[in-house]
Amino acid sequence: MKKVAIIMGSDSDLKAMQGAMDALKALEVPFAVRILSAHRTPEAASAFARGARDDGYGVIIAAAGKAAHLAGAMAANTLLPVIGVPMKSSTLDGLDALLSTVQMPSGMPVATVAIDGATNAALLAAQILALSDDALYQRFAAYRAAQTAKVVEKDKRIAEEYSCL
Ligand code: RP5
Repeated sequence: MKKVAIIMGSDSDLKAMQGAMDALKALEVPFAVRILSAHRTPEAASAFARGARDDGYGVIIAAAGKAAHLAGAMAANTLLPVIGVPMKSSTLDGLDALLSTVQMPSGMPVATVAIDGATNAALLAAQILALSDDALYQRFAAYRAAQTAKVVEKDKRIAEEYSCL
């Protein structure tokens, strides 16, 4: 099956991206994790994006903070879908990274999730891959059903514990 690439601008992004790795593991989606920077290692970053499809990737998740150009730089060098994750790594609480990631020019899309939205990035990547993978679609459906069941259970417990009727 196609792999997901999780690219980060720095190892300081690793902790915030743990949720993406956890979600992909839960869904049994293979993934690689790399540190590549649009600014510090621009040639390696663009080479990765150019070769990603031939290397078996189906989606690229790109996480970066501050002047976050990584997702856009990936998108500029591949036809694969790119999901951007703005990192809350600066004194501006990630608003800088959010705007840098989401405000792509027309014709060059990056699907941007919330600041530090690593889990949703992984789920979106899985949904994209599930379009052509029925087994993954079924695993994703089970993941959603389990999530729903957890909320129903919490509702029951909280209603019992806190309601005063
Ligand atoms: C970005 O700058 C990285 O994605 C990271 O979020 C931020 C800070 O990087 P470090 O200075 O911690 O390496 O490029």
